[in-house]
Amino acid sequence: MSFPKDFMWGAASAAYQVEGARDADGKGEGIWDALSYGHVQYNENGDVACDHYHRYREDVALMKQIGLKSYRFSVSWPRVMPEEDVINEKGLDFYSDLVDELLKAGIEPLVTLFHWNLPMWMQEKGGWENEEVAEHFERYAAAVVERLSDRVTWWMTINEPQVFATLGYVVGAHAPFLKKPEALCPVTRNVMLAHGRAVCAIRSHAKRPPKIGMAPTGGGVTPFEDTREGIEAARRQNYEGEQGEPFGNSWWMDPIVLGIVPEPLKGTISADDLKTICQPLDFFGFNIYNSQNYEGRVENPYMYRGVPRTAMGWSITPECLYWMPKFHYERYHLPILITENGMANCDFVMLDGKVHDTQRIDFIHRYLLELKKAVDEGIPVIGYQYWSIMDNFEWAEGYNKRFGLVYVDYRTQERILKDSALYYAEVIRTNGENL
Ligand code: GBH
Repeated sequence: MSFPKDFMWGAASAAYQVEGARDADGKGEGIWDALSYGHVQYNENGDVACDHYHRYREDVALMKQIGLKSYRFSVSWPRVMPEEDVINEKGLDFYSDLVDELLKAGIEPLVTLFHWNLPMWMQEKGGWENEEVAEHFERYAAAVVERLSDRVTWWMTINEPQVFATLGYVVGAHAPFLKKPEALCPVTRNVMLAHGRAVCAIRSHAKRPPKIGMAPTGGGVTPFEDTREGIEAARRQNYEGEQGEPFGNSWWMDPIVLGIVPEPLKGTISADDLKTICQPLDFFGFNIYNSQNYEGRVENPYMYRGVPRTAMGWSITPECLYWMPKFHYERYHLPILITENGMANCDFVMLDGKVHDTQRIDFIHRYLLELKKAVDEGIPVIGYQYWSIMDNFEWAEGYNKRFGLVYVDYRTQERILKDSALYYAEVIRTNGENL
């Protein structure tokens, strides 16, 4: 076997990280616009970012040059709903034009409805702590779907609840920058209700049969040894051990996909809530960067002394792209979509004017070989989205961390295809046969 003929090779981005255009055309403020000052490296922010809002045509042309079959982007909620119950048609125009441009280039749009920049008007009402958020999210989802679903098939409701719930409400490192552990359970419940209601809104407003999923993360635990015992121990650890907690997999995805409430959430999520939360999904999307080994306990993320690491300090563990699609498929029984995978690297423009990012080429190569193993074993993997199409605003890390296939010079907004973009183009052209 090999990658399916219609495999969705792609790359991803998120609105706040690339768009800029903070106040353009009636956009409202989001929590990252309004609250991030003082929380980001060098006090940077997404006011301008890659100015993708004004340069999307050029950016889609680069995607076409790479040969992307799909592009995952997010819609900015505050751009579309600048105030409570107010729809900003001009905000929707931008996404509609982007979708047209992608389709003209033969690129399938994959749309995420929420990638972390909650509207400030919602934050003022308590943000994700207020259960009203679910009905607002539903209305927003309906407006986006009304406008785009004549051309868009693929939808993801929410990106990485693990990260914005824990970093946003417990650790205080992401917006809204709170250290309020008691908020975690209500936030969890409201995020799940919002997801469920959005799924229903997508289904009822879609003008063509939609494919609906989500983009959680949750890391992963891989077997310390490839024996039955090692595999089952890792599986247990992924869903019942530490990984069953708020940063892990099953905390979110067991209620959402299986309708099962993990022990620590009993008392938070009622049987009635589950009727809203647990909606049929068409695929299991997830963002994955690395994993840990299981050896009777969870190893620390350092894995072993001298483990290769990215510029984020994250260990490089390609085997996560074999084991996690397999484990998730065996638990959730849905086709697998890798909604993000990639690395930050110390990229700069070299004397010859090019960006030679050999490490990233090797990273993509190794990770995709593992994904191919899963495909070869018959795990239904329908696509892979490299994070990110271009360098962008890396949240609390600002612009210092570069994940892109395309290099961005933020002084001039010049774009340069990195060597890895050319390599990935070859992977796509050969449908993975060159790996
Ligand atoms: C994603 O989050 C986001 O969706 C995206 O917006 C962001 O730009 C991108 O990734 C890059 O950061 O245990 O120290 O090895 C990433 C979520 C969670 C991935 C923690 C890496 C393990 C770090 N991350 N995880 S470590």
